[in-house]
Amino acid sequence: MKQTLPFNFGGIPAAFSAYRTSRAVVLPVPFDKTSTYVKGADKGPRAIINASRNMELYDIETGTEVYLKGIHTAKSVLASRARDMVNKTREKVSRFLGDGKFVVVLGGEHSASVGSIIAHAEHFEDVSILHLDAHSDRRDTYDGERLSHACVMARAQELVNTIVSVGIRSMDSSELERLKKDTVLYASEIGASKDWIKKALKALSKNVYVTIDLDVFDPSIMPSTGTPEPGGMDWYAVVNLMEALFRKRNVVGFDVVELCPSKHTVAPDFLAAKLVYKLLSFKFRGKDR
Ligand SMILES: [Mn+2]
Repeated sequence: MKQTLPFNFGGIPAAFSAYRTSRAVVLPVPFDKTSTYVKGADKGPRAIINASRNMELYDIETGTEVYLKGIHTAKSVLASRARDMVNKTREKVSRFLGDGKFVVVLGGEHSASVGSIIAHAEHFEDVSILHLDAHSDRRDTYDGERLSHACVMARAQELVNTIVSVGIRSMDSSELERLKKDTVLYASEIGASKDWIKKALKALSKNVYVTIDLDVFDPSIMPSTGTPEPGGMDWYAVVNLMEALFRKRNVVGFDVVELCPSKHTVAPDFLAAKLVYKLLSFKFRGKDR
């Protein structure tokens, strides 16, 4: 029966996935050219979409079925060079924002976020960024490449005033300088009491763009990333942070990147799909069409 579901995010019938009537647009950016350890992030968007077709569309925490607001899956951004990929992503996202859509980008490696961040920073006033990642990603260049996955947040720093990074547990000493300008919550500071959530949200402006590198999760539940790091966040830590964020700020868009699917387990693909759907459920809870 599942085979008959359309190949879009959520496996949603045409009535709730047509572009014109959809509130949200999911844009796959299957790009993996600069990653340095395990390759395969270009297979991420397809694995997320495939997993999402096997997902329940009722969300227990919000008591909603967000697909009824319409979720359109756009054609993938295809490019063989990082600069082209960033430009094409920026163009598409700008067009969707101009049409009043809420945009979700699926990576691909983390550089897939750059075009989306540029488009959102152009469209909305005073956007700040909440960045979930094991890595600070603030090298100015890496392997001579300014658009490397390792430099994404250094590029983002050139576009917005504030970035809050959460879950960081791996970095180079050269990145310390750039981190100091912003706010950082290291993985070791995330505890059982929810004070860390307040701390994480404090510096964010009203309009927030969220970028989630899936390696922010612990490799025990998210082994399918190019650069896994021990000591990561668990599902509920991320969900609780997001729940608070969507309540207290205007989230203008988000991306979920760096899924590097494994043939041995589909659980991480499903985690990524459910995370995307959960965030959309938070975004549209209590909102009429
Ligand atoms: Mn990372």
